[in-house]
Amino acid sequence: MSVPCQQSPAVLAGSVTLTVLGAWNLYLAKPSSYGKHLESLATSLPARAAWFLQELPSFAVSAGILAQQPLSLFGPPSTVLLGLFCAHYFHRTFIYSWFMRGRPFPASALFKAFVFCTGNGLLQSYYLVYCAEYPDAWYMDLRFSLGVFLFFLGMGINIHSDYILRQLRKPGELTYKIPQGGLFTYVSGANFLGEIIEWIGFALATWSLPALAFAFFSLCFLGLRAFHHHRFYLKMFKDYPKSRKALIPFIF
Ligand code: NDX
Repeated sequence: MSVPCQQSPAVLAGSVTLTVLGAWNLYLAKPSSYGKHLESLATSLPARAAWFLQELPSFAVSAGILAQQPLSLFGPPSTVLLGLFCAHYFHRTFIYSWFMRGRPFPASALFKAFVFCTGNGLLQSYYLVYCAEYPDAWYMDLRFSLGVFLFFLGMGINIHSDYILRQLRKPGELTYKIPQGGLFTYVSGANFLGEIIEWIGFALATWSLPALAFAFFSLCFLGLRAFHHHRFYLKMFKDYPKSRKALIPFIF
């Protein structure tokens, strides 16, 4: 008897791995060592090159699988959903990386991030194209519409917030300043909040275990990072806005 693709060992193993990595990250309770929380500069690469290299596999894998699908603007839902994933990583790989003004990125974190992005890109793309089955009416389903809405809302918040961060520095500058405007008025991790909303939307629109696992990982990884960024700002800036929270406006 053949195992349905949705429950294939590879899909389950990938989803469980993402969930365990997210939980492990929370258990360690330490921010990953890059950017504000860099511990050592042993071997590092310029930030632009590092972000380009680490995010590229997620784009390359999803774009490669997408290119093998029949070409049509409104094809099956799985192709359209994979197109959203691919669009996110197109931006992160080619636009975000090109314009960013970050500190050098440690080679060891780059290697792990490269492996992570390859695995996650493969898992999401393989599942959507070879396993997911959507009814013809999926485009009319509330999960699809709400999920796609959240995906674009989150993406907008994420891109706008990363833009605000970038504008805090002149080219070549590496100092930290207090971000102002947009959702930074309410939270220290506005870019992370946007990204988390984006992947929750993606999980809803795809209604899939791998996307849910990635949303969970993003919530753990970026939520913890937002918490540590917030602590960093409170320590560094005596005039840091008192009403600003770490990740969720007015709450946390
Ligand atoms: N990349 C996701 N863990 C990560 C790379 C590192 O896309 O083994 C997760 C991703 C990976 C991580 C990835 C997965 C877990 C890894 C980790 C390395 C080790 C770790 C593999 C793949 C690991 C265990 C043990 C659990 C297995 O100088 P600078 O760099 O700080 O400058 C910053 C600047 N900036 C400011 N400038 C002036 N003044 C200020 N006050 C500033 N504050 C910040 O802005 C940067 O140039 C820029 C953004 O900085 P920051 O810190 O706000 O965001 P950052 O964390 O760099 O993320 C950048 C974007 C952001 O939009 C975020 O939402 C998205 O990428 N992202 C990031 C991480 C993961 C992820 C999305 C996701 O899970 N969806």
